[in-house]
Amino acid sequence: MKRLVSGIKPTGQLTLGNYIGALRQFVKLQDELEDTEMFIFIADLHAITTPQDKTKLRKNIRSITALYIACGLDPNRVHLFIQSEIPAHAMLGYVMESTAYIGEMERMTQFKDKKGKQTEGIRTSLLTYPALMAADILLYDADIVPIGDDQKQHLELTRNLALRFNHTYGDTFVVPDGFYPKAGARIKSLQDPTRKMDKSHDNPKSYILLLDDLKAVSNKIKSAVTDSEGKIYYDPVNKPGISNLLTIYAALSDKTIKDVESAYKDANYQTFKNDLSEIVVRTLEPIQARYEKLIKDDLLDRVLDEGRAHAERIANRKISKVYQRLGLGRKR
Ligand code: ATP
Ligand code: LTN
Repeated sequence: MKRLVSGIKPTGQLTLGNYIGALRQFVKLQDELEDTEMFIFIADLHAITTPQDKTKLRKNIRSITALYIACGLDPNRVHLFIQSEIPAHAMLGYVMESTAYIGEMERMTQFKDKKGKQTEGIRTSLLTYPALMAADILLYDADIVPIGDDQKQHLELTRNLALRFNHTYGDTFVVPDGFYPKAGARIKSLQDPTRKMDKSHDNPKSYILLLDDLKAVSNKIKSAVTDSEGKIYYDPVNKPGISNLLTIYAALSDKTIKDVESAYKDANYQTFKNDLSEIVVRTLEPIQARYEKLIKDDLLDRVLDEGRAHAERIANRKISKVYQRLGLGRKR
């Protein structure tokens, strides 16, 4: 049986970018890949690469668990768990740090970006983060890793680390493939469509949160930055705003960008934005309704306990094998 692994950091509330780039893909793959075992986790160890408020972090962990299920993940089909509850992640993370070179880490664009935004107290783990991500994936012999575009470089590194380790110590890890959404692998900010839509942005109008008030959602779409040409077509270089909205429309309605373009070729921006906000609201409404029930339910803890128990068995077997391969401890 094949395996799929992916995770989301609990660094804030989830955005429409996270939904289109990650969550929606997880749900689709759950339904399409019947012969694939799925491991989806909350990457809380990754969250502490930057400072976090501990009360908010706990809240976000629970909130993401509820959102996973509210968005359609079936806990009977998917193993949902929290990364820090399985020590083997950190253990293999260290082994991956001892496989990767500093130069490789320093070349990661996400590291360079995030480092650039901070002036002091840049944590060592911000640099070594991709080694832990490699561990998350390799621990479960994942064949497929659904992620947004921004994680492509980290996945390439994971593949290189797996190959390097296998070459030095003998076949140990499966070399994984990334899986990227056809439309929407990089949803942009509504206010600055040259930048990624990020939950850590300062201007709330630039992102849509899955749990945003639905009126606010409509207003955010209606005030999204566009251009003065007045024509709807896809051109990410000259019309990044409209192109971003076309991408969101296509992703949420399971249409191609071409189809959406031709449906709106004679329409004005206002009509297009009105229709798009209806689609976004229709997507979020049932998710929010399910979320409100789930967040109060102790089902979440049961799901996370089961997920941990299953994932832990696999992870522990793998880390023992890795330690043996490396000659750590005593021979067993
Ligand atoms: P941060 O802003 O704290 O770095 P993030 O949203 O980039 O957070 P995660 O929450 O870990 O990071 O992302 C979870 C998944 O969502 C990843 O697979 C990522 O590629 C995807 N993702 C995040 N933002 C977008 C976006 N704007 N468009 C498409 N996919 C996205
Ligand atoms: N690095 C990812 C989150 C993440 C992840 C993973 C995704 C951590 N471990 C393993 C896929 C597989 C991010 O920042 N979006």
